[in-house]
Amino acid sequence: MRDSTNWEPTAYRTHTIGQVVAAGESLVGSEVTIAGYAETVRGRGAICFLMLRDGTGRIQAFLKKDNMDDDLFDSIQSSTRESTIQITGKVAKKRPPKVPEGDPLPPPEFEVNAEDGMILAVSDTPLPVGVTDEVNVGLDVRLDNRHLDLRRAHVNAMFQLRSKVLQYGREHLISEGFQEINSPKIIAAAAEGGTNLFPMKYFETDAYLSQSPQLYKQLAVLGGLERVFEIGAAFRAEKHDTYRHLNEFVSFDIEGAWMDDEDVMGVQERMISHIWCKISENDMGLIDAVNEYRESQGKDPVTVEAPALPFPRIPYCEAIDIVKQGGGEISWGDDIESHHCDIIAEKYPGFHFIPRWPMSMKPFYIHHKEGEEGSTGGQLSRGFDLNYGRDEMTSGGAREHRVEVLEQNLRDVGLDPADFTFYTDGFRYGAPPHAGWGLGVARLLMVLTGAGNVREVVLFPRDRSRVTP
Ligand code: AMO
Repeated sequence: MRDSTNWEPTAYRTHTIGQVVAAGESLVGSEVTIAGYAETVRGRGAICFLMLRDGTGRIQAFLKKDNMDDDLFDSIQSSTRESTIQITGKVAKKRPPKVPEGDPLPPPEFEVNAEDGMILAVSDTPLPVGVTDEVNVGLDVRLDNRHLDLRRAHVNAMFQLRSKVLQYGREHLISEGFQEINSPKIIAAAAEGGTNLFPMKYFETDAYLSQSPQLYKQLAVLGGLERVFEIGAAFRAEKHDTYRHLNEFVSFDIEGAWMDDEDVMGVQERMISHIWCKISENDMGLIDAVNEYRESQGKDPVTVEAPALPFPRIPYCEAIDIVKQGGGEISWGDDIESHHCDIIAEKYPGFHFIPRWPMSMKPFYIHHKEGEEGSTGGQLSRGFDLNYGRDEMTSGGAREHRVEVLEQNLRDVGLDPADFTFYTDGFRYGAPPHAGWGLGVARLLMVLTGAGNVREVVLFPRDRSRVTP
């Protein structure tokens, strides 16, 4: 439930339910107007107990037929669950429950003695997804009915946590001097290689949806903005159908001038540590809501402890050795896939960086790692990943800032520098060395909330088979 201490009254309510509950004794006898979803409606004859819930709390409204208009009483008494109802009445202290002699009295509870009200919208029955009671439906049914799924306490808590992750992440980057930018999402050339772009018609010309803010965040830094970040949508026309890939995802990106790969790994680990510290200081109620549900499903609770800094660094070559020693089949130059990551995670279960990937496996904008070679003589790069367990959270690296090398890198991956002049021109007038990363927000949320699928922590996911709701 959200903290609504500072919320102002609105056209529909004088108080949030959370405010009434928190005010306790001090509002007893005062008239309030509240509004919410009808969680349960009980009682027959001339009395009715209506449990109302809004996004900030729940409270019982007590309705007596002789206290209010007959028709209104009847309509509320026969209203369906999840209908929205407004109630006006005086706050009262509930009669304390009978407790065995010698036991401490529980804290007092409050209710609203209704005098007036209104049904704002009637809910259909039956509900396709249980809100307060657990109905076993699959993820697809839940996503088809996300508007209702979101009313479930633990789902609601996950999205509040998502908002907190973005808030604390922003807050940390701003404290390190990064400023927020917004790059275009309609673009003319691929940032991450040409194969997985969604084409679109842009008036008379062809265009694409942006895969990443990569080239634009670099141009912003080359232009003198020094340290930038962006939280925005990225689109990838990948045919993956996995628990961690979507075709639209939110990428949390930074780029900083006069920085290298090690510098931006530092920014990343400090930001994640800040997020984890803040959540454990302020938001454990949300984690409790998630854990209550996990417990009901027989799953281990999630814990939130600020990870120790620095995160371990396991250079690519060492990671390959760990996988081989652990019995995995892999050779230098191969991608490190999830089943390989499982082996590495046995030794490094938390967040860990994998720096110095082979240059051949990293995009054209990544800087070579001079003076170092892989075991088979292959060029290494200043590109890195951040992993947690079997999942990649982030990729990043130091960028190539010398325009001739950048153009050669483009040619090396079969791209034509002539298609990238909007980007390479940015390097022709003095370019600061720079570095950055892109973090998949939903992947980080999976770690924080224990969700087994990114779709759990994305409001309206877009995957191969889903473009609605
Ligand atoms: P990359 O392509 O590795 O790097 O993406 C960065 C991070 O974004 C997340 N991610 C995804 N999440 C869900 N569904 C997808 N299909 C998906 N693809 C990627 C991952 C990944 O680690 N420009 C670089 C970043 C940089 O160097 O600054 C880039 O986009 O968590």
